[in-house]
Amino acid sequence: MASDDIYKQLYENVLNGDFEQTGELANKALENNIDPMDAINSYLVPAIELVGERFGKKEYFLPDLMRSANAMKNALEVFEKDIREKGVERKSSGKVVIGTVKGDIHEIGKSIVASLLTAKGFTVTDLGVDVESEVFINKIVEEGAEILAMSALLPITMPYQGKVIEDLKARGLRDKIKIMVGGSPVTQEHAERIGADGYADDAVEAVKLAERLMKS
Ligand code: B12
Repeated sequence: MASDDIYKQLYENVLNGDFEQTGELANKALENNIDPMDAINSYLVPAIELVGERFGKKEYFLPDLMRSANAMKNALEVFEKDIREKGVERKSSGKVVIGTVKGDIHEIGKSIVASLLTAKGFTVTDLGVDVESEVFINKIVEEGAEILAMSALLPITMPYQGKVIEDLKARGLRDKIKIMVGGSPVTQEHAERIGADGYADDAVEAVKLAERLMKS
């Protein structure tokens, strides 16, 4: 299969929620020397965003959303493994604890950020989704983490990022860690309002931000 056909098929599988073949297709893409970051950013992400739009317009329903998310995840698992392996490196660029906040189970964007940070040499502990403040804080202490990265995809879960920061303050730990926040509804203003150290719009920018935060 030619590279263009693979790209097209990946896009359509995510859009149509055909999740059975996407892992295999992602492996084919790698065999064809397709750049996994390009496949993610130029095909998988636009497809899942269109799915979100259709869901917003009630053209798609929750089962469609779930099938598409699974299609995306199956391809991502293959690509992310490749990204992490190629990034196997040198000494750690810094220790990061990452997770999606309590009440929120969106994991795709958070996982892309985690993989790219790993590929760029950060040591990343990914706590997954629906993460309680106490779990973030205990892990930060246990790992001696330098950066906390919190994702939120829902306007109703965004304030929880602020709660974690308040809890860190209450434990006297706020000054010991840099905090970055993200997720599609998150903005620079929100980051400032809750007292985070930075916000980034996508995974590539998130890595640049983490590098800046390590220097500051
Ligand atoms: C896939 C999806 C799901 C899947 C998630 C599966 C999974 N395993 O992750 C499922 C089906 C479970 C789901 C459930 C729900 N969803 Co949903 N979902 C989406 C969808 C279509 C895509 C999200 C996604 O993965 N995007 C692709 C990734 C790559 O983008 P991203 O997450 O934004 O991440 C990038 C950046 O934001 C950034 N980033 C992300 N995290 C971080 C962290 C840091 C620190 C930094 C620096 C950067 C960063 O980098 C990432 C990579 O570039 C969005 C639509 C959308 N456009 O966002 C709706 C959407 C977010 N969902 C929505 C809704 C309503 C729901 C539900 C409430 C539906 C329901 N009725 O049950 C539930 C909520 C469940 C819960 N409690 O969390 C709404 C939210 C709207 C709102 N105002 O509340 C959206 C916007 C759809 C819509 N148009 O209505 N969903």
